[in-house]
Amino acid sequence: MKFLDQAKIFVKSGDGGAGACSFRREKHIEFGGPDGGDGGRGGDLILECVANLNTLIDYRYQQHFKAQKGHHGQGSNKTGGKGDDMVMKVPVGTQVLDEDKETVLADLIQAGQRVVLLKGGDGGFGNLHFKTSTNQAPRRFDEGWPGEERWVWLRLKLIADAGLVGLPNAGKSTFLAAVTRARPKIAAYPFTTLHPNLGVVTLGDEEFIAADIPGLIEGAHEGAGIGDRFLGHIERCRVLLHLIDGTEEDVAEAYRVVRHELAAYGGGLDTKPEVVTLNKCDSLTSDDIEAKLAALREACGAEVLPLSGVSGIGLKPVLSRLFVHIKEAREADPAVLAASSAFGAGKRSTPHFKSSTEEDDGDDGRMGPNGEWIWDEEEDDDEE
Ligand SMILES: Nc1nc2c(ncn2[C@@H]2O[C@H](COP(=O)(O)OP(=O)(O)OP(=O)(O)O)[C@@H](O)[C@H]2O)c(=O)[nH]1
Ligand SMILES: [Mg+2]
Repeated sequence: MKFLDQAKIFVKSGDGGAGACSFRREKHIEFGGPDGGDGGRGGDLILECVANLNTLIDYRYQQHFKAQKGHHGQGSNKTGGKGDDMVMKVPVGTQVLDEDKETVLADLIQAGQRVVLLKGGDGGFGNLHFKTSTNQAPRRFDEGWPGEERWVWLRLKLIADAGLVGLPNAGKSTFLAAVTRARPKIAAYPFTTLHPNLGVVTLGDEEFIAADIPGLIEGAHEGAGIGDRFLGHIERCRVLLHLIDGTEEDVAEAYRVVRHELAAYGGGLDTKPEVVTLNKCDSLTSDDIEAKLAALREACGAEVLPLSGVSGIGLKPVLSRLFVHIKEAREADPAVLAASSAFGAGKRSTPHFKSSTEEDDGDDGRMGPNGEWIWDEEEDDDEE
């Protein structure tokens, strides 16, 4: 499915139906009087949030959406039927913006949520309505009221709990593929990922959603690379996972570049809780790992976790760390949407932890490809 996160569309609710002008005519009944019914209401234009979509691509091919007109009134005092509503299905996280692209008209964040964007016009009165003691045979009838119409922007801001950030090639997509059933494209060149990918991480009984976005480079906020256009998709995340390619010469600089872009984007991204990891530890020697972890620790002022998306080292500690922040945020503000419930059951599945020769069995990783140290904690009693 192609990914599209914004679309400009024309929406219109249905016009009301016209009232009727009619007189009762029956054998032996003279002066039967007016009996024109009212027109029906036009259909509403409704947006409905559904769980199993994550793109606005449908709105690329069709851009005009109109609800049906109300039916006209008829003789014998028959009121016209209501026009059919137009129901537009949009993914969770869709915002409706005015033509200026700033005013938010509606924000759909929960599956099943429905918003009446435009109301249908009322039907006009039939001539029966205008009958009075002094005007027993009115010929007046009203046209229906017109529906509303406007151009609006639909903008999708995906809803995820954890957002993956890093330079291109840092291994973000590899990580997503390792901890979820998502299958993003992975390759050894920058900008492999051109649009965000979501996956559901299952951790015991709990689950959360992770979002992988295209890599950031220096100057992204000015449009360099793919730019910061996709950062909007992690605006609603509760925690960011910052992956740093351990094979880079200067890991601290890599960290700073991405932080700078997050700050330049704004939207509160630089104040979100962050988990910093040194990725690709499988291709580093233990001395390298030590040195680079230390350099990163100094740059970010917090603990840095070693990780390898390819061999599965350190996945669980990282996930647990992410989940601590997610849980905290959920508890601190229960009104904040639980993203996984918003996402629905669409992509729910069992997790899939890759591991290399030895099992990274839940506690803390231990080995490297050549048997060197990676991640050891107190209760390591059987190896080395
Ligand atoms: N050795 C090693 N290589 C890795 C690891 N994770 C990713 N790679 C490799 O790094 C390259 C880039 O990986 P991706 O997952 O596509 O990186 P990305 O961050 O998603 O890159 P963009 O989408 O371009 O921003 C691929 O060749 C991966 O095989 C790892 O843990 N260890
Ligand atoms: Mg990628």
